[in-house]
Amino acid sequence: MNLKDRDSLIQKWLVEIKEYIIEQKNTDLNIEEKTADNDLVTRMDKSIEEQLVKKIRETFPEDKIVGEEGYGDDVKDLTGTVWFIDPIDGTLNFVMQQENFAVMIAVYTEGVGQLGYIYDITHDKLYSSTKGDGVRCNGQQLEIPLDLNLSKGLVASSSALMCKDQYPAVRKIGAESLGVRMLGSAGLETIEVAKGNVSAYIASNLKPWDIAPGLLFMEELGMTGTQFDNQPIDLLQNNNIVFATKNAHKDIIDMLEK
Ligand code: 2AM
Ligand code: CA
Ligand code: CA
Ligand code: CA
Repeated sequence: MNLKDRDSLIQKWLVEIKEYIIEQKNTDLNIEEKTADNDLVTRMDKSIEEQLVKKIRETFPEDKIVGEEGYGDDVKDLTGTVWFIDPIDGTLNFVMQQENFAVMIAVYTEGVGQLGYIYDITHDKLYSSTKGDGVRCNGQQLEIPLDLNLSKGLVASSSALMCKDQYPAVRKIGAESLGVRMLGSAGLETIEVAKGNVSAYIASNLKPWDIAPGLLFMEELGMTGTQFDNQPIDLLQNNNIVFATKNAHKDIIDMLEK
């Protein structure tokens, strides 16, 4: 199946998932703690991943799947076609706010991003990218953001980085910017970078499914995504990441290296 047909099919699946989430809105979420009281999983995280994995296996039996909730495969390399699924990015927001979460999918072939999706469900905004075609919101092309320096823009980060002492340079970077913004969803924070609302997103310990669609978005918009040490992002492990305009990225890497 060519990329355009895959894109149409995935968009159709995502609309079905959105309708499922809306239909299930007032039902019991079966909230469980994973590793801590702010690391949750609900019946919906599991069910959405299970549904997507089933559709992918039926349609693309050769492909490999990396998913957060364990319905995918134990993927050891990025050869062939690999799907990344985060069924609900921002589960804590989903539970506490009933908004500000996203369903995320990415498709990579031989380690190269082909398709990426970040679906802000409650605001019905589907951000998508097909390699070479930029980034779209509900089909409408996003403009390439201005290439701002760190000091001329806002920065998004996570409460883990801003409230703990592990990377004190990140707080200095925040202080150097015009201001820090936090949403609690790696996907929606990446969208803020893609729209030019913030000029960087800095986060620690992100998993491949948190990063995969956004990394393609950065490439498509002429922006940069790397690890804190400026090494390429590794989609087989956890990464500390900087997604940013080219200029802000340079400023941030300099400060992280100090
Ligand atoms: P999740 O909701 O899919 O688990 C919250 O700041 C963001 O970080 C969300 O995108 C969340 O994804 C992700 N996240 C959850 N647990 C994390 C952890 N231990 N380290 C880093 N990011 C995490
Ligand atoms: Ca989670
Ligand atoms: Ca996530
Ligand atoms: Ca998740």
